[in-house]
Amino acid sequence: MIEKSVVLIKPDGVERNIIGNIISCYEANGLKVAELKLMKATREIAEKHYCQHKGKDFYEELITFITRSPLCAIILKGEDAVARIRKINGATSPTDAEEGSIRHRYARSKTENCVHASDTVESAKEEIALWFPELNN
Ligand code: 3AN
Repeated sequence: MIEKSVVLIKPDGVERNIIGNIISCYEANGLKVAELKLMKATREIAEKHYCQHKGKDFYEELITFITRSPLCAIILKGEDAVARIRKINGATSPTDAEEGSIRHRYARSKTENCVHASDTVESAKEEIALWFPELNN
């Protein structure tokens, strides 16, 4: 099924000038960029995005990191996009991420792991509404 998913190239990826390298990984796998923008996440949007992690020991570090400088918010579209993008990204921690995955190649830590992607079709819809309210979805 053709799906949409939200990918965030996190501040570490933008700061390190690897936006192009990261997007190339998706495009090389047949995924299409449907929307793309550079923006600095406010604390409010970051807290909504990471609400399921509130109270965890890494939560404050995560919010500080994701809001520290601009990120690149993208909607990618393609066949089985949600699951395929998560495979392309690799596991959360660079030490667990599969060889060839974006996080294996570029992530530096569990927090500074370059990319976020929606984990289900349902959360993709919520994240599109959160990160791209101008689309009126
Ligand atoms: P993923 O992005 O791989 O789906 P989630 O949704 O479990 O991972 O976690 C969201 C983000 O929270 C991760 N991308 C990572 O940046 C951060 N995170 C998750 N677990 C930890 C942890 N144990 N220590 C530090 N940061 C973490």
